[in-house]
Amino acid sequence: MAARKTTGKSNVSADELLKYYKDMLLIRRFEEKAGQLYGMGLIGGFCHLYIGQEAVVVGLEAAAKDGDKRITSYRDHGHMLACGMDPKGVMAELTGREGGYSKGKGGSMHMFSKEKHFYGGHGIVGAQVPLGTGLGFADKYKGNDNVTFVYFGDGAANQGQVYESYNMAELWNLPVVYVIENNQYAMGTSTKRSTKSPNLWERGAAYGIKGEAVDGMDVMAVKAAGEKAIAACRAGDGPYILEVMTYRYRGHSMSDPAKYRTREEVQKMREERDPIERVREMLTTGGLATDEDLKAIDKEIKAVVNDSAEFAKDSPEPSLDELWTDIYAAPEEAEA
Ligand SMILES: Cc1ncc(C[n+]2csc(CCOP(=O)(O)OP(=O)(O)O)c2C)c(N)n1
Ligand SMILES: [Mg+2]
Repeated sequence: MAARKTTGKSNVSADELLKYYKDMLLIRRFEEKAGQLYGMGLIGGFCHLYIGQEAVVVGLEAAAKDGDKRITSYRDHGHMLACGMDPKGVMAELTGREGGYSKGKGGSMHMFSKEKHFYGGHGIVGAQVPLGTGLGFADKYKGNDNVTFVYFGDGAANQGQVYESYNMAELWNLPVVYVIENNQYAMGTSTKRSTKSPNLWERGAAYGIKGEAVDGMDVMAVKAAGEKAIAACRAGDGPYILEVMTYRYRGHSMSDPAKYRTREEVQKMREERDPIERVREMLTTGGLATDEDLKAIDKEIKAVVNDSAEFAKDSPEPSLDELWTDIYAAPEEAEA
């Protein structure tokens, strides 16, 4: 592979672009596999796939450093994989197995990783926004330079708690990047039907918070916007709002008849805006990777995803004793 070539974009090298391609493809293939396992009855309860939105988390993680935190909603598998959580542990959790991140007791919406600073996984729309604001407060209080990414959807952006959080975050200049993943729909309600103000990021102006909209189907644009937002936060000039314009290809969850949009609309997005195809094209037309290279990457990723599914299937269900564990944190753990 042509490692030393550049992409023509100042903030991304050829190696980096290849990495983003792999990271996005891992999320896509993982989610496709999760959809299959759901269909086979191996995943119960809710399952919200991230297919179409991959460039958002991959672009922002590319701008982050070790120690930065992230918290999000129930549409969370992509965030976990992008921050380096193990696909095996994520898939085992989806299938309710002992080898999962929450020992099979949390499922799709309730997984955490202290090691990767991933704070969930939240099923209540918007609940993660004040919690994430608190994570930012903790870092400010401790005097370190960590930044917290607080992800939420266009639907969640209509929640009152978001604006209470904005007010406190700006008052205390908290190092928080609020990431509105505007995928145009909240379950079956389009943003056009639910709000008259087209720019959700502009609502921060009422609290004095800076922000901008960014093309969420372009991983490099997301990375560049993330770098700017993070720099402001690390310089003590946070918070910052990024409204990332994206699209989900699948239904809201696995049980969505999708009557609120046309097949043509989805097809058009897939054909014209797909974030992975966009990078694939840059790699091949720019001579940064050959079709053979990309085939090898595809194979490698499929193997990782298949291994995660095998690991999940082989992992036992949690034992009954686990019913009574992990309910309250031990006081010493809570203080740590
Ligand atoms: C407080 C609350 N109200 C309603 C729901 C039901 N609900 C689950 S997801 C959702 C839509 C949220 O859409 P959005 O914030 O755009 O996120 P997306 O699903 O598009 O990622 C709703 C209304 C909920 N889980 N919590
Ligand atoms: Mg939405």
